[in-house]
Amino acid sequence: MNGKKAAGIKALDEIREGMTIGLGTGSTVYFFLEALAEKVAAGFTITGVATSQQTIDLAKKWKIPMRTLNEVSTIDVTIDGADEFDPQLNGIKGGGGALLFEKLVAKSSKKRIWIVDERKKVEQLGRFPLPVEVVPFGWKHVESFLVNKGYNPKLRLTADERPYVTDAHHYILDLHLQTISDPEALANELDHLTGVVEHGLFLGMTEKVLVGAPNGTVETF
Ligand code: ABF
Repeated sequence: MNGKKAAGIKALDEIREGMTIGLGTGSTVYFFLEALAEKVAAGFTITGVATSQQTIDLAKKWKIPMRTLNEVSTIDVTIDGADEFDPQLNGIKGGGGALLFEKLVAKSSKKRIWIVDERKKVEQLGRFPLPVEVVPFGWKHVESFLVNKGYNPKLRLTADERPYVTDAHHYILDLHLQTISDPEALANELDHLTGVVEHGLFLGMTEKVLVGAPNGTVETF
């Protein structure tokens, strides 16, 4: 078993009958959804709220009952992936391009749990390029500002070299920073940069991280 699958299955322990569950995005969440679908097929009643079209499609395929974020008043627990997390349980998310909807769902959740494999655990954030979601209008000017700050932005492209477009019809500039010494300061700066819709710094936005190892064991942080 790989670490992602072990963490995905372990996350089922957090789920109770009747819950409204935020369903994240990514290959680790895929394993959680697969295991959740088996429980639903056996009669377990839950309601899912997706964070991406990819997750909506999987939920439809596996017949997991779904509602939109606007249709629910609150979410009991959200199970999502992450690209990096540090000892303070701060993280970088958005490698899968769903950071805006993931952060909206996370902010509406009573409890958030990240499921990852061991490679995501770091001492300091920043080795993974930080996704910054921007409106297409004037994105080159936002890019220039970020270049001048020394943040080394790169426009995310599709396989055929066109700008990657998020489910919310925005572009993503990935910041190749290597290390982020003050995540709070950088998050605050990006939160106030006109043209930036959202960024992948998820600070204080999870209560638990399940880290799966290749031998199938799962460590909890
Ligand atoms: C999603 O999970 C994203 O925020 C993050 O980029 C991704 C990690 O994907 P994977 O589980 O495939 O490594 O929540």
